[in-house]
Amino acid sequence: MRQRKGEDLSRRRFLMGVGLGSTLLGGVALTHTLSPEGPFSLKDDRRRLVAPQDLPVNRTAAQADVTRLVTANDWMLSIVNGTTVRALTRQDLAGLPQHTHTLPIACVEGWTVSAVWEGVRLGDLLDLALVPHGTSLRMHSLQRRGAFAATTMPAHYARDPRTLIALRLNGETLSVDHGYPARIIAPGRPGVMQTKWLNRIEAIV
Ligand SMILES: Nc1nc2c(c(=O)[nH]1)N[C@H]1C(S)=C(S)[C@@H](COP(=O)(O)O)O[C@H]1N2
Ligand SMILES: [Mo]
Repeated sequence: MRQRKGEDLSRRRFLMGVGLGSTLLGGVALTHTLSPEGPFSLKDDRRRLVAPQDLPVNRTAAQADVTRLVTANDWMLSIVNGTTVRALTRQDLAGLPQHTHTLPIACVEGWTVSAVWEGVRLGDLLDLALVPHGTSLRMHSLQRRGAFAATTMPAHYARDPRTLIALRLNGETLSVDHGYPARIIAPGRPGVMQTKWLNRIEAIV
């Protein structure tokens, strides 16, 4: 307990130091305070100096080894409900009614940043594949490895009208590092559940 307190204190001092540095360095340092792994990695790599589309990147497409897959022009998003399957191209998705919501990404690594997301309401896609209300979902990413390659979404979130399959972020096409061609953005969920590079939504039946 005692030691914990000490650690907290020195961390706070360190953060204060970083804060002062930010003030001195201005804009460039400001992006550090938004950087994905906190202010402890100032000299890590250049990636942390930029926050594409004004949102930190937790893991880049290159790091997740999905760059080739996400830029392939045969990408489709499949909605799988038992034997009922609907597959939509990005163009198909863009042709459906679009909705815009301001929602945060809250990462356990210590940052929360709000952004304007635009895309298709998840509930609309579930209706297309005749997924009944009250069904939980498994969200699959193009990413093959790692704990976030697939996540489970309880039914309650799936049918929240603000839960989107986002195609756009802060007024631009989603960048590959933020999940292009499409990602999940749902209110009130931890960042780890906001699956990027989505390719399959499966009803858990
Ligand atoms: N496929 C996939 N989705 C993912 C991740 C990931 O590593 N792989 N990281 C998650 C985490 S921990 C966070 S905080 C958010 C960050 O989204 P951003 O990089 O667009 O800010 O994406 C989530 N979605
Ligand atoms: Mo995260």
